[in-house]
Amino acid sequence: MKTLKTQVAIIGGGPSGLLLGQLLHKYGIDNVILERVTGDYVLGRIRAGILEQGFADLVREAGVEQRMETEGHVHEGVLFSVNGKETRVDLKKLTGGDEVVCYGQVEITQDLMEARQAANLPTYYEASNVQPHDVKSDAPYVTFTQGGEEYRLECDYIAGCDGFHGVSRQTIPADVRQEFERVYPFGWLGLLADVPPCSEELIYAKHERGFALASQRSPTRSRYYIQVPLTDKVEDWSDEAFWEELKLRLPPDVAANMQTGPSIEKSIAPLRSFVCEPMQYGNLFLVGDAAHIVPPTGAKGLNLAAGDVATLLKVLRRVYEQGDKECINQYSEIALRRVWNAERFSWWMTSMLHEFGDEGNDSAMDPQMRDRFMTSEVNYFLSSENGRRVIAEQYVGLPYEDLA
Ligand code: FAS
Ligand code: PHB
Repeated sequence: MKTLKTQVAIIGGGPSGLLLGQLLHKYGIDNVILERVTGDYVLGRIRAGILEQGFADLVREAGVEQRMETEGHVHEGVLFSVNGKETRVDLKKLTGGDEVVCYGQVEITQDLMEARQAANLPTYYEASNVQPHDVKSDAPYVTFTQGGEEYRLECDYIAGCDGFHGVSRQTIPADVRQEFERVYPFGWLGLLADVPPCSEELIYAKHERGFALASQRSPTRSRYYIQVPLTDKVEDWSDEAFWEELKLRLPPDVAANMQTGPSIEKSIAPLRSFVCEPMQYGNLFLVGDAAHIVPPTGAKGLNLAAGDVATLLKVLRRVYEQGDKECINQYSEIALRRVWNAERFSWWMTSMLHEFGDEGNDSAMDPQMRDRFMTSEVNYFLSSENGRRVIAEQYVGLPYEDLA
């Protein structure tokens, strides 16, 4: 077995692991990333598209902002359509200047990968049998196999950035972990196509036929979603059927001018709310999807991962720059405050904008009565400036919290 040493072992080379690795490197904290698959496989996952103000600032702090600044699109507002009636939420005006950046997760992951490679930082792709050990001791380590070689990576801390199906969360004993989960009775069928977006800004559409979202990746590439039953399979949906259904759910004037074309990616994602408490166990920290999952209705998944990275970076900088090891015990409490706020916002947006049919959120309530409550709720929040401010503040992302 080959022994390696570092200060922070990062399990997972997705956006969480890469962003954390780049920021730690900037502040002189050594780190190694262990990633189960190849870099190309990581880049093949089509996921998020909206970066909160805080995430964009972290990317700038990491010194990886060049392409985001030139190819990303700042959005000052977001549109909501309720059965075809549009309302604009002016993010910039209602938050005193905050905006969001429309820039795909694939792009930001690629930028971080290239920066890591350029800095020649150690990254082990196709690492298998990755296993944290002695995380409660002062000498934790991670074992793994790569290229037929067995490794022992000795470190001070382990960042579990290995997503929902990773090994890190399972390292916290079941009698210590408390998991909360809500699985929604529908999924999102997403389609990526090289056609110009149908709208300058994103459109979240509530419609009696089901939810739809018009998003984008660039002036020539669009990303669309429609709510589908969990029983649907992607092969049930031809491109033509997708476009036809999408048009029925978006505002008529938007649908009438929409450009359609062949899909370059089409997939169905299930929706769930999930949180693991605590997000830390000894010298192991859970980051991003390893600790929490949100329904993408609030554009929070990737952004929550960035929030965790921001907090863990503060903790590790204080440990190494000031020798304050006690501060690691602040991580979980601070991270979870932001997580639960984003979980609630994402659940609220999902509950307001989707059709639940007989699977209403609250089984004690007649589903039609529930639907009338939710339609009234979304119309109220959109009809008042205070209500739109409540949406805007959370959509752009609340400020990151400092350590005590
Ligand atoms: P990731 O899952 O991205 O990365 C974890 C990495 O760890 C992976 O590369 C994996 O290969 C690796 N790994 C796993 N187990 C390992 C092990 N044992 N050893 C080593 N490596 C291991 N968020 C939004 O904001 N908006 C969206 O529209 C949106 N859409 C989504 C659609 C889908 C289908 C999914 C699954 C998620 C979506 N998300 C969305 C959320 C998504 O963007 C995540 O929040 C984001 O990828 C989180 O990044 P990570 O925490 O790095 O986790
Ligand atoms: C996307 O562009 O993929 C996207 C944007 C906003 C969301 C969800 C997904 O809320």
